[in-house]
Amino acid sequence: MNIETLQTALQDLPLGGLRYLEEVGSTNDIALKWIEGEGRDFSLVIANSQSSGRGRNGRIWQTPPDSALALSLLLLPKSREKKNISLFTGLGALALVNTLTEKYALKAEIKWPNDVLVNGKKLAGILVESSWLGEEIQGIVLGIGINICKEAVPKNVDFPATSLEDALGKKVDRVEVLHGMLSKLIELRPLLGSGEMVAAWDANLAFRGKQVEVARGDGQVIHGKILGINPDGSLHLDTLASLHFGDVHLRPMRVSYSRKNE
Ligand code: BT5
Repeated sequence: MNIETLQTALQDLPLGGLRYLEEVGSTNDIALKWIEGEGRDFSLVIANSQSSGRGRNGRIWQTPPDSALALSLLLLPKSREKKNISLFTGLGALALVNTLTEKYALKAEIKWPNDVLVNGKKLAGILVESSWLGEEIQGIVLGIGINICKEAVPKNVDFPATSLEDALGKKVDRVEVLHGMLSKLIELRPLLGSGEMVAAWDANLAFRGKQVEVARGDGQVIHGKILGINPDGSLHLDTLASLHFGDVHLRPMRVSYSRKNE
């Protein structure tokens, strides 16, 4: 992957701009700075490797060289999108799930709120961050990490991980996956916040009907059965609470995972 390959492969897509980095701390940082520097809507930052890729709540996202997709899309929300910012995570996950089904006949599921699972293992993670000027949102960064080759799969993680190569039993071209995913995002973006989008997210939800343990950021643990996704993108459990983005992890009960990064 290099800037020329990317420019050629993505030339049919309406990108606002394109930056490729051989190695970077985090592509989300570059995209957040780009918002301040007046980056245009649907600009893409992509790196061959990240030295300090991040997940939610200070967790680490590993992106070794030559084996994964690490990208951040800069989105300048239109006024109707501003009230649905929290749904961009689901939109990103859905775009990947649809790409995997349509291009690779691969069934994937969304582990609420931000993971894409294949065969019950984590293939990809999404991190949405935003830049504010006072009360006004300036822009959103949709960060997506996808394990393409088996070398991308980390060993010491708190949830089983996989790659597209592992799932398909053959090598896959990173740029082809990228193109599919960006095209899907363009197609799905007008549906942000619609009943159609939430229904599609809901239809691909992992652990539906299962008893789960949700650990909130404040340390409180909630148990409940997953009923689905609410219209605002929060998780509908058969408890009194609905859980909103940002502060929870979700684990099926009666399965123990080590929690190294928590
Ligand atoms: C996420 O966080 O899954 C969001 C990951 C977002 C990564 C993208 S890459 C491009 C952009 N730039 C960035 O700096 N970030 C975004 P979370 O749900 O908190 O999951 C993090 C956990 O996933 C870690 O604690 C590990 O256990 C596990 N993990 C780390 N790297 C992984 C990998 N490559 N594959 C599978 N699991 C991984």
